[in-house]
Amino acid sequence: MSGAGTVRIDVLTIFPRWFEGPLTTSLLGRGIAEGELDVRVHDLREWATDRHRSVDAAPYGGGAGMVMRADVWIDACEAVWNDLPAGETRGRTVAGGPLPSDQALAGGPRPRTVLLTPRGRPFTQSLARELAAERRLVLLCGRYEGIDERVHDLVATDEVSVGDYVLFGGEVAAAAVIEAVTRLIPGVLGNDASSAEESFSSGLLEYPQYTRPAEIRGHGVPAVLASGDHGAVARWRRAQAEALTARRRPDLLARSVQPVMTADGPDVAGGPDAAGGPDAAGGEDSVAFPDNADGPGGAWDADRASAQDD
Ligand code: 6GU
Repeated sequence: MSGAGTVRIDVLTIFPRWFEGPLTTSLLGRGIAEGELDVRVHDLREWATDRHRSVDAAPYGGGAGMVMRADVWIDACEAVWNDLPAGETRGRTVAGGPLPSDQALAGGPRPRTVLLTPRGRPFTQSLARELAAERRLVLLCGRYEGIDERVHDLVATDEVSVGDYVLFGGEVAAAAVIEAVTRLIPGVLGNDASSAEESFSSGLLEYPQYTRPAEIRGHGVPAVLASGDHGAVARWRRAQAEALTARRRPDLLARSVQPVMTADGPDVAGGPDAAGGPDAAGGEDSVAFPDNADGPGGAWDADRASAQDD
């Protein structure tokens, strides 16, 4: 059960300063400053063992580019999982001693440890909801050139991608995950975004919104919005949302269903996420994506099968 002040997110990156902006700005910055959220950014190089503090090496088998070293990632994750200072895991071999997390490698209990990588499970609102239920998250920012496969095998419980395009590294993706997840945690950041969001779980893009002034350079506001007829406004908005979704994201429309009231509020079922489609405009809460839009699903379940939370 998550609540204010109880959610901790650890980020491992070779660019810790990259996070200074996102974590000190806006709602996220305020939530962290006020202690509603515990986000800790760690420099992966703290766990490097040579004097150059290198975290990568040439690939076995040859080829261009460098590969991030599994030993450094393993030491770093063990320290973070167990709340140990860097020095206590740095340079230790996995077989070298009885750290409580040794059994965590290759499938034992550990916090949800998400490796951001373009080959991961597509990040969706549904996965954000899933991660928001965790008390701890560990986010691993890889560099795109490559990571030793043993990090995928031994350390990560999840692999997540934020879209079908390639970034230099996982930092932008991690920031997206942090923002999407934290705004869903009840009581954190002073919002109740999860319930606000649920109420819009129609699977439709948001309807157009207007505010003052009533006219800008000859462009007015749809008359119905000033009619005072709440029923007519609601019907207009629903029709607009459906038309916009049909035009821009027919993949969402295909699986959108009418909200069904349950004891907990609206509940929406949906099919698998489709990738791609043109850019969708829309505000945050009112763009609603169906539950289970991306799972539980086939290939991604297999990767989660050995992972447990502690
Ligand atoms: Cl998570 N990482 C990188 N490097 N590129 C990406 C991505 C992640 N998701 C989409 N593209």
